[in-house]
Amino acid sequence: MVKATQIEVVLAKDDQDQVYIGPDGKPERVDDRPPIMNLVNSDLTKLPLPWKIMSWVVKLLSSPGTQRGKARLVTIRYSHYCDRARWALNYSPLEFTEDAHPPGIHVAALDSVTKGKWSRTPVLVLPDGEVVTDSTVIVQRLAALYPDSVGELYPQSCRDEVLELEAEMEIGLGANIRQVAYTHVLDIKYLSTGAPYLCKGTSVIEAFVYNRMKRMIAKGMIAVMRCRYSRIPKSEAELDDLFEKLAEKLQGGRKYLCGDGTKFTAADLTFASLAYPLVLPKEMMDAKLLPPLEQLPKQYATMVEKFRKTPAGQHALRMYKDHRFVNGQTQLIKPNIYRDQGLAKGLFMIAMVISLVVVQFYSLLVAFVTPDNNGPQFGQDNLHEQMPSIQDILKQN
Ligand SMILES: N[C@@H](CCC(=O)N[C@@H](CS)C(=O)NCC(=O)O)C(=O)O
Repeated sequence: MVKATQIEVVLAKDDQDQVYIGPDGKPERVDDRPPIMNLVNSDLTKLPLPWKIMSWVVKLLSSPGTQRGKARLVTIRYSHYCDRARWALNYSPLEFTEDAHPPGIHVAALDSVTKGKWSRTPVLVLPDGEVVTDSTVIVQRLAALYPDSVGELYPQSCRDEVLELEAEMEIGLGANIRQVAYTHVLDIKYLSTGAPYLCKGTSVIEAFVYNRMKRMIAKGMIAVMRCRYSRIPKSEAELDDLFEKLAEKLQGGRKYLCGDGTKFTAADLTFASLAYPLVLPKEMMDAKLLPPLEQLPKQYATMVEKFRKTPAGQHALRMYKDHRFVNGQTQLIKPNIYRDQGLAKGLFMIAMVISLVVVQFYSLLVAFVTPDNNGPQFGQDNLHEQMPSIQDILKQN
C-alpha cells in the first residue's frame, strides 16, 4: 500500500528525477518550484481565436449587467483572493455588483475588462471606469478612496507591519493554499463532484460550458498553478511555519495580529480570507462555495481539521464570525446573473453554443495536427523550462 505523502527516489529517465507516489499509487515527477504564479500574468492579447470569440460574447452580454454608479467585481466566486477583495468592498460604502465566472471561462470576461492585460481574479471596475487588478492593490486602493472605512484597516501606528504581513501572506499563504486546494479539487477523480461548487453563482450557460470543457480547463489550471501532489508536503510545511508565526503574534490574549493587538487591520482581513479554504468558516460554507468537509478528498479534509485547531486557524474563524459581515450585511452578495434573463439569455445561449462548437472544433484540429502527447500533465513538463503561458497550454490542448 503506497502512502500519499511518500517520496521515493528512483532512477528515472535522467537518473536525477525524484518520483513522488501520489494517492492511488499514481507516479509524478517531483517539481520543487514554489507555486508563485501570482507574480506572472498571462498575456490575454495572444489568446487563440475561439477564446477571443468567447470573450467578445461575454463582453457583449456583460455590459447590461454593469449597474450605473456601482462598482463591478469580476470574480471566480469561491476564490480566496476574491473574498479578500469582496470583504474590503463590504467594509467600504461603495455599492458593487459581483460578476462571477467559472474558472477558465473567467479568462473571457477578464480579456474584455482588462483589454487582455490581466488574467487573474479579482478585478475591480470602479464606477468611473478605473480598472484595479490584484486583491492587494484592490484593498489598498479602496483604503485610499475611503479613508474613514477601509483606510482604518491600515492604522498609522502599525501601517508598515500590516503592509509587510500582507505581502508575506500573498504567497506564503494565498498561493500555498491555492496549490493544495486545486491539486485536490482539480484531480480528475474529483472534477465532477467539485464542478457544481466551482460554478456556484455563475450563469447557467457558463456553468454548462464549464461542465463540457472541465477536463481541458483543469489540465490548463494544473499546469499554470503548478498543482502537484508532490508539492503538498512543502506547501503544508510553509503553512505550518506561517500559522506558527501568526500564533506568536496572538500570544498573551492579543485579539488581532498587528500593533498593540487591539485593532482589526487589513492583516487580519487578509489572513482570514486567504486562509478560508483551509479552515472553512461557516460564513463561507453557508454560501456553498466549496464542498463541505465530509465531501472533500480525505487528505484535504485532514489538513482542514488540523489547521482549524491551531491558534491562527481559530483566529481566522473568529475574524469571519466577528468581522466578515458589516454594514448590516448577513451573507455574501448574490452575483449579478442577468445573463440568465430574457433576451440576453437567448442571445447568450446561442452565442455560447457557437463559441463552444468553435472551441471544440479547434481542440480537435489541434489534437489532430500535433504529435500525440498527454498535454502538460504531472511529470511530463521540463523542470528547467519557464512555466508555460496560457497560450502554450491552450495550444497543447
Ligand atoms: N495576486 C493575485 C492572485 C489572484 C489569483 O491567483 N487568482 C486566481 C483565483 S484563486 C485566478 O484567477 N486563477 C485563475 C488563473 O490563474 O487563470 C491577487 O491577489 O489577486
